[in-house]
Amino acid sequence: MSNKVQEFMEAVKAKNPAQPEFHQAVEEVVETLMPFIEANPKYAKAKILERIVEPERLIIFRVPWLDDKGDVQVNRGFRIEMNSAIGPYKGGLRFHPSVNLGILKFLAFEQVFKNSLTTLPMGGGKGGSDFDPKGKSDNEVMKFCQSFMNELFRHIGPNTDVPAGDIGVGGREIGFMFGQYKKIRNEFTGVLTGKGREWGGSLIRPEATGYGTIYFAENMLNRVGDSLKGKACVVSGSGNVAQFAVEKINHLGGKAVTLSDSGGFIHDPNGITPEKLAYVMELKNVKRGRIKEYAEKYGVEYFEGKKPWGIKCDAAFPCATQNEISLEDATKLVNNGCKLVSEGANMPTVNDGVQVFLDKKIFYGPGKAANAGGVSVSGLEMSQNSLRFNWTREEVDEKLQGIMKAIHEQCVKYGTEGDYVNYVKGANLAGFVKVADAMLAHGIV
Ligand code: NDP
Ligand code: 2IT
Repeated sequence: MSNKVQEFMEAVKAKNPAQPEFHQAVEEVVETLMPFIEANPKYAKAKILERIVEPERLIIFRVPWLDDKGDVQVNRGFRIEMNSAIGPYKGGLRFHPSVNLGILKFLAFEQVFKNSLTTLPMGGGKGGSDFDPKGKSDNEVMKFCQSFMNELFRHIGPNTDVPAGDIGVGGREIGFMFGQYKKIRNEFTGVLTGKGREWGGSLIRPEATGYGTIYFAENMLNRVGDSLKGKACVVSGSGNVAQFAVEKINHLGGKAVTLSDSGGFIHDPNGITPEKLAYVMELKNVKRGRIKEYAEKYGVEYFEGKKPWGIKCDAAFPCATQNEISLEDATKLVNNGCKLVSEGANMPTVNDGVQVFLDKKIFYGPGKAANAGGVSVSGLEMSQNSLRFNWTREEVDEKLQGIMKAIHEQCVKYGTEGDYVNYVKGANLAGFVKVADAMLAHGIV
């Protein structure tokens, strides 16, 4: 780490104590940006880096609700409005017991660069709550979502801040929050994305993150005349992103052999076929069960409390959560012959693990580029809401593919180092330049 980066990081850590995930995300970006900033003094003079790590606004609020027993529950709600230089704040809401300020700030920070890469006019934000939807009834989830929106509504709007889903927030939760916003404001607007088809949602939004991650991988491989066809793929998670990553791996002729949840992972060497995937979707989205049940149903192995990175594969798709690939896991993957990692999750690999991928020169698509398909189709949902019009499935999918290709091209443009494409550097630089130039144009605000 250069002295400049070290100095910068010390200041960030002193000002934002006890936020390790935020420090990690900032450090990864600043390390790749510093040489560029030094070569372009206009950014240093305007203190763009110092400004870009400081959220424009933090909103923290109490979320009280009544559970089914009639007891009062209290959660904490957050919205991080990180950067609006190139468009309204945009980013998901995460409901998970681990949620805290540092985690949401890392997510909001990454979102700024990701949204810039999408080519669409969206700033960066993130929010959520330490509420745990697991084991809660639909009624309890509704009560929580309504109380959450009773405060959030005054901070968001279709031209101000447009939240969406993330871990623990899917179609059900977006529906409850949209219903409450509509009731309070007496307005039917595109204030949230990930809405249902019948009430303003976009086709392909549920599929978009998983599909996009696989499209990004295919772009990396196509550049050197290869493809996913016939490749063994290890996937983690079994939620929204993982499910549609597996669906697209199947479409492209690859073979997905694992899925996981916080309990452990299943290994199905014969592949998670479309029929088996339909079972997983029913299990996870309707019955809200555990992935272990897959192993019982199909007679495959279940590894309790383990992650799938020790399974031999050609390509890996982490689609669960941050820091799920440790340094040891990254080393194991490359030693077992894994040639490609495309991140459906946000920051799933620790920084030392990322360095292993770069040192070994494998194809490595960092989350802010590889999982940008979700927010891209959110952007397309906003466009359709403004137009009061819906595009067809084919139209949205074609636009998504075009956007993932454009993101890949920006990474190649900014990240090529001799015969290797450093997609980390490419994504960080390309994402930064657009936002930084907008900030320069807007003056000191
Ligand atoms: P879901 O809630 O649908 O699924 C999350 C999956 O990850 C579940 O299988 C869950 O298991 C597992 N998981 C979550 N937290 C942990 C943990 N701490 N340890 C182990 N497993 C865990 O979320 P999504 O699929 O939407 O999100 C997955 C990842 O993708 C996240 O990193 C998210 O930020 C990122 N992402 C999501 C986008 C979207 O559009 N939804 C867009 C871009 C990125 P369990 O049920 O046991 O908790
Ligand atoms: O991390 C992400 O990009 C998301 N959770 C999706 C954000 C969005 O606004 O669709």
